Amino acid sequence: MFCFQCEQTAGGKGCSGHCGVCGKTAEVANAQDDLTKALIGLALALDGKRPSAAQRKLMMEAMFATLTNVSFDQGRIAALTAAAEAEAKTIQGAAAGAACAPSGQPLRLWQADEDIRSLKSLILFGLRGMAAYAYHAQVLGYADDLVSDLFFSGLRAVGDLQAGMEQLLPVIDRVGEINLRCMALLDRANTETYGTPAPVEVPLAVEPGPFIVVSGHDLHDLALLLEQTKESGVAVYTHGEMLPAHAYPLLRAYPHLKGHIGTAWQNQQQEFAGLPAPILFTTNCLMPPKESYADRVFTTGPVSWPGASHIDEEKDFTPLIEKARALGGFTETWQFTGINGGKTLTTGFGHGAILAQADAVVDAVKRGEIRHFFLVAGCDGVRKSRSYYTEFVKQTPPDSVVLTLACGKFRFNDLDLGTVAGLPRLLDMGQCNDAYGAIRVALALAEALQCGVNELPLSLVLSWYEQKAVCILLTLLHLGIRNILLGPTLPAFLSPAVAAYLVEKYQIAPISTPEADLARLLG
Ligand code: SF4
Ligand code: SF3
Repeated sequence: MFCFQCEQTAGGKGCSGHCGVCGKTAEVANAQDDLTKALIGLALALDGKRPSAAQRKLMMEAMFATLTNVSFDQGRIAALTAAAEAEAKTIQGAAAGAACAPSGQPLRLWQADEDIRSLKSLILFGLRGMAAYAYHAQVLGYADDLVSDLFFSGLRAVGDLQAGMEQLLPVIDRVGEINLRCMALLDRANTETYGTPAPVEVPLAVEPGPFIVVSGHDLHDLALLLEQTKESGVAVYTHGEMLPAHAYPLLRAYPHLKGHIGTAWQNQQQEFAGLPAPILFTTNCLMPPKESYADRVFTTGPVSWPGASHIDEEKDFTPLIEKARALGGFTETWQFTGINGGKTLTTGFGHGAILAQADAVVDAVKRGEIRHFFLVAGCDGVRKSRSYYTEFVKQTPPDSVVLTLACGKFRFNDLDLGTVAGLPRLLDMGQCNDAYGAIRVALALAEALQCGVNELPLSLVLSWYEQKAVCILLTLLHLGIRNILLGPTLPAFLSPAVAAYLVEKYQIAPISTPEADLARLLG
């Protein structure tokens, strides 16, 4: 196996041998490479022709299944590979797979020249991230052919053995451009289906009685579960990236959506160990379940773990509800606390809520009451140096606003930072896909203050872990946003030359220390 698609890759270089750091076995990693080869084969076989609706759906689900911490089930991955190969064969027997090594051999991409490999990795991993967002929009009935076309044209570029820097750089920019469109689509899907998010304080206390914990990003799964559990006596609590669900009026309307437990994904093995309730994983990030709770893990959609109960496309959650009843929940109220001891979390400051107060915010900036905005956003992970983000937020000056989104926020979202100009200083904008909302707020601020985005008193301090962060980063670069601070480490798949190119063109810099970075950003 060889895999270097996420931030925790072994030795900062690549996972190889029997197992990746995430728990993905060599068999699963190789099956994912075979799936990627089959998808490239399908894209090449289509040769620019329009894919069918079924081929678009297959492409999106299969790409999603190769994301970090989504599918650990070799059988499910092999079934997707067989489906992609069958599609390719029906289109054009011989050409399918011509540019890819046969099954069982390493993906040729990993053996290419290191700069080409780096550029193609940016395309491939960016597309994998975008597939997750496209999937969440699609289950709500929102699709965009320009988004799904890019999976095919992008994979054709990855499979093109002749492609050089001149061919690949525009594709990378295109992934950023189309991912913006994809995040906008998902934003529309979420808000038109469940209403515009509004600020809400979410309790971290679990009431007595049976309950279910829902993790991941898929609001549609949560809504279906809420519908199936209403008046059942089984309560529902969110976990991880599902926290922002509480801000959507039509989801909040369910009184048995009670609260939230847990922090970011990497703490799940401790957080789930003693929980008297089943857990539903709707997307990443799933870690190998510990024995202490393995029989309580349920997966759905592209997420899978061998042996865990999988809820199929019919979305009949009966087994999960029965499990919750059998476990019975806590007998007394159980108080979960955030990393800094907080007992509630506030979320729901999406672009709708923030832009509703745009005039007041712009006035406060003009009066000098708000000096600076920081977007401290992105994924969490196990690396110790990620404590940088907590320290950074703690040290931001009292006349600044901290916008946040995605799961990295659990390191500081229970801190009370007080208010500035009548606004809370810490504004949780939502899930990682709500990076789209942050972009909208930045563009609106720039317009109101009659300057470019790069001239705004705004700094982006980002953390990455998996491939959704890659597609968001490509979107920010496509928009010409400069001076992004990225941590905790730069991606292993950036070759020195490609990293130097990004630094020179966009002034991306690795995080250093909160003190030094703050001094520089405010200076
Ligand atoms: Fe390693 Fe990350 Fe790949 Fe898992 S997803 S095998 S941890 S690089
Ligand atoms: Fe987190 Fe996986 Fe990336 Fe959606 S849940 S931000 S890491």
